[in-house]
Amino acid sequence: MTLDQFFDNLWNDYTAMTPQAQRIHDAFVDAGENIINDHVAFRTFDRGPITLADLEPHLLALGYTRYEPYDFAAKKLRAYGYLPPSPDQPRVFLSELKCDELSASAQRIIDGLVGQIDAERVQAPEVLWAGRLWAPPSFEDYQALMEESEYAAWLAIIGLRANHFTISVNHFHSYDSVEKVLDKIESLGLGINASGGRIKGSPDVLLEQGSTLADRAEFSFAGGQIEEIPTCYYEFAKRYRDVDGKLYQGFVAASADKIFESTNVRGERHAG
Ligand code: OOG
Ligand code: NI
Repeated sequence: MTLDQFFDNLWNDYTAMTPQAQRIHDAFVDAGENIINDHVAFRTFDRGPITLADLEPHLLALGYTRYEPYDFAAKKLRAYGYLPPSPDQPRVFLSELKCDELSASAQRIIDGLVGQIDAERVQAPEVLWAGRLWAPPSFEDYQALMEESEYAAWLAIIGLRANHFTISVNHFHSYDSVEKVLDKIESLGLGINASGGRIKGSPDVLLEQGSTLADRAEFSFAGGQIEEIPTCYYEFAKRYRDVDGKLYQGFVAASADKIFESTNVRGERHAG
């Protein structure tokens, strides 16, 4: 599979689940901008056949290289950033939930999900947009996971796919700041993730980021209960050059910590 095919597949899956993404994309194209992706991100459990170490070989086979590790102690997550084979291609952010740090009952729920995965499917790169690889959980199990981890609850429903694409603001001409981009997003009637402030990071840390609040969709839980849940979101990033003139390639843990909350059901995503 070529990198272009990989991203076409990811994009098609992502926009099917995230109507706001196509709208935002088209709005900037209509405004004369050229859309280049800064990065995409995936989430997984560090359990069963889909741990970060199980999924990483697909990225390496596409020519990606490991860059930097990140740790999110409070959210019980660890992650890696990956660099693309050539500079104008998207970076990748891959995180996993440290399941050992959840309660025994939450771990049992997660083991019940990942225990259903056909390990064969994880061998193909298509697993990265396969979505949920297990039967829908009950709403009670979803809520029990939610008590301990928004990420766990989201992943139990949405599964493996790009949870966001990120537009490179560096490649924009008129909308050349994250603030201008976010104003445009609001003019489309879409919400911004304000956790930690509308703009995360600064030129000092060589990366500024902002994101939408995830779209919402109805989902059928086990037993037929239908509830609205957050799906996926869109991000906007502007990178700066360091003192040696080299464009920053990493992520910023303090900012990423807040970007994760773009898919939150609860409170903090509305806080300032
Ligand atoms: C990833 C959040 C972190 C970034 O650019 O810092 C991130 C996620 O929501 O899974 O994408
Ligand atoms: Ni991101």
